[in-house]
Amino acid sequence: MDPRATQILQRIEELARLSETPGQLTRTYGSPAMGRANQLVGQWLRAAGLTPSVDAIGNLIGRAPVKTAKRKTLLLGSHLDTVRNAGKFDGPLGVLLGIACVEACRAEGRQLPFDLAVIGFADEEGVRFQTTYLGSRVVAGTFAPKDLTRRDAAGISLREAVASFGGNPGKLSTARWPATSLVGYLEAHIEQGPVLEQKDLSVGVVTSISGQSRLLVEFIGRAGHAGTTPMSLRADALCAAAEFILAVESQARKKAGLVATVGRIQAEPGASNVISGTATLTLDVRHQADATRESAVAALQQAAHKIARLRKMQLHWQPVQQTSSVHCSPPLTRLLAHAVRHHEPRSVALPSGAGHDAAVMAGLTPTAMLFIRCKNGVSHHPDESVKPGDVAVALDVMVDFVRQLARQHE
Ligand code: HGY
Ligand code: MN
Ligand code: MN
Repeated sequence: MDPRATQILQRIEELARLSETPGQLTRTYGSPAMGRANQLVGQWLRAAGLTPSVDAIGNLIGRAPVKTAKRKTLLLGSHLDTVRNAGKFDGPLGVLLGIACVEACRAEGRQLPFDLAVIGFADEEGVRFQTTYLGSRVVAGTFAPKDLTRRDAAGISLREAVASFGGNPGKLSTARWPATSLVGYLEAHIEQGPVLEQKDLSVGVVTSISGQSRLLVEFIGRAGHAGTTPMSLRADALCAAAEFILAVESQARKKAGLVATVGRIQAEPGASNVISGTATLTLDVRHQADATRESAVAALQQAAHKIARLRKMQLHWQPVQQTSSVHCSPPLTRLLAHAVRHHEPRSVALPSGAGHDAAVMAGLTPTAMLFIRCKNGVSHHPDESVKPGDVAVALDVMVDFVRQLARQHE
């Protein structure tokens, strides 16, 4: 087995032990586990000859030790945060492949016309504050300061969380990278889907990244005694939510490529002998075409209003975050496909249904994404896994990509 892939997989295991929840991998923004992950990966950045630092939002960055002002940087990386009860590879694999790519380029002794840097974004999943891409939006200069007022389930504001994570909520602009400082961004990531496995390929090139609508939907009924309230007199918020969730599923089934998910629901007061007075749920709607996604959200808003009206309830419909579909840089993507063809029988191009920091970075600098086959396409689940041979192919492709890009900049 390729020793470089072996080291990456050993590091994946070590990193996966840094969790805020015993017995599962959960590492959310600003948690002590994220702090320990930054420390551990910081050691690996240093071993690769990079100088680690943490920026004002908590992104971990490994830069070339000697920074000459005029040299631009090719940024490699992905995110270090995870979903709840996550797999080990979603995010960390891209950071570790970035580090291994820097080590491999250094070992070649080739003088590159640009610096290489590696970033581990602090929050791509948005689990704690329900807004995705906190880290990459600060880097790209698209962070919305109003998001600092968002509160987590414990009522802690993002502003407080940034400060207690050692960041500086008042100085997030200092973490912005000027577009002129970059030649591009390359993210390697597990596919989180079945295509590469079906085609029996180790890697594939990403063409576009699907847009997302994330919302909070609250049905406001009336709490009551489960034993004495006749069915005809109830305003059961949880029943309204249940009806809406099935409407979400049937709406998404109507359109090819449309996906809609209610991932979390909270019923209050949440006692077995009390009719739910309120039910709050998260809604995640995606499609490669923004217009299709937006009309699906509008149709679901109408459905929610109708359910609330017929059940004599109120509805609180709160958009949390909208991100448009994004195309990767065609020139960089062609270069990446060319590198893939040196290591694979053919290079396939595929869209990403999952969101990635690359979607944000594409607004700052030319961006390319490399997908790596993952077993049964499973992700956001402890069964997430990759083959060592595919990790080795991905690394070779990334090094090839750097070589080709260097030739273009010489
Ligand atoms: O939700 C997503 O698509 C990504 O995993 N954050
Ligand atoms: Mn990811
Ligand atoms: Mn993810």
